[in-house]
Amino acid sequence: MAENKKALDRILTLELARVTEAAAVAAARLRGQGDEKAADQVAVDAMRTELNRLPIDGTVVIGEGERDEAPMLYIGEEVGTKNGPKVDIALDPLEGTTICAKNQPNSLAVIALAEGGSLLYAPDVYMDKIAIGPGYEPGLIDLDKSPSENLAALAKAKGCEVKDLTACVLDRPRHAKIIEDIRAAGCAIYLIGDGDVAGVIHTVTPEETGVDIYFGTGGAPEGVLAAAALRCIGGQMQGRLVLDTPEKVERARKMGVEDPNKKYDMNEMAKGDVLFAASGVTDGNMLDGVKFGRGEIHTHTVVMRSATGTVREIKARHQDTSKFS
Ligand code: VTB
Repeated sequence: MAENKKALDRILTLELARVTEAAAVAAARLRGQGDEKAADQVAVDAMRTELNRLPIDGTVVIGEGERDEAPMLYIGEEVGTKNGPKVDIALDPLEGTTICAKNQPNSLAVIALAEGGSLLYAPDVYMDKIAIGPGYEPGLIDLDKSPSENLAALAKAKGCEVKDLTACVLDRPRHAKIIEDIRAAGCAIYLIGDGDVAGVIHTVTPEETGVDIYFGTGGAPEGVLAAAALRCIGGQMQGRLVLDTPEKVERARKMGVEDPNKKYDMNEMAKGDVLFAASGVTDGNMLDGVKFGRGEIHTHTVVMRSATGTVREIKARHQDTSKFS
């Protein structure tokens, strides 16, 4: 175990940048092409190739889908050289496929890595989510409180009024009520088309992103990835799987979820030492997108580790462009 920890900390944190860089570059070549599937596929291929070069004995626990529906990076796929620590991997080679297909802001290549057994094995269902950035007393926000109660608590703690806050919400018909409540409370809203991993992470640096709080229902896999990121950079997040049919309850149960109504804290969704990396595919509030220069490619990546809270931004200039497919 001690060896595991040691290995997780240093080498892998930086190594992860190569994995997300490769996926981001591959997807970036298809920006704006209107083909979500193709962009996703090239990102998956590139990420898988790089992952298999890492000195880890890895298992994909949040991936592209169940084995029968996803030929690559499916849940349960073993990746890495096997010559290293046993780790769980959550990944999304292209988070925000539609954003990439339209070349709009904030699509990312994302990965999180943790010691085996540390990530929530979430089925591909929805998850109700709420998140804020760091520096607030634990328990300030709560999924079971109304948007106006959460906004009032956050405004008080921030020393401002609700009208000075901005909430990020996925632009979906299912959010009509939440959006109405947030607006009624006088809070500004940043509606996003996709990409709620980025949406949650935006709450960490409100002075840069303009986002103070994230509300709403998005993908559960994206919820675990966002929780992994917040574990590293700080903040608070809660999530609850939306298991609204017996079939979904059963799927979740098979993955180890005993209580279908459980409210997860981010520390339960991503436990122990967690590493997280994301590279920008399209330009975003947090990361620049890939830029293709003359004989070189520029990437922008953030890598983080929960044990130390170190956050590194890596702006890379790749002159050997042949290494990217
Ligand atoms: C969100 C968003 C993702 O899925 O999690 C969303 O962050 C939820 O699903 O980028 P719906 O699109 O059904 O609302 C994505 O859009 C990825 O599919």
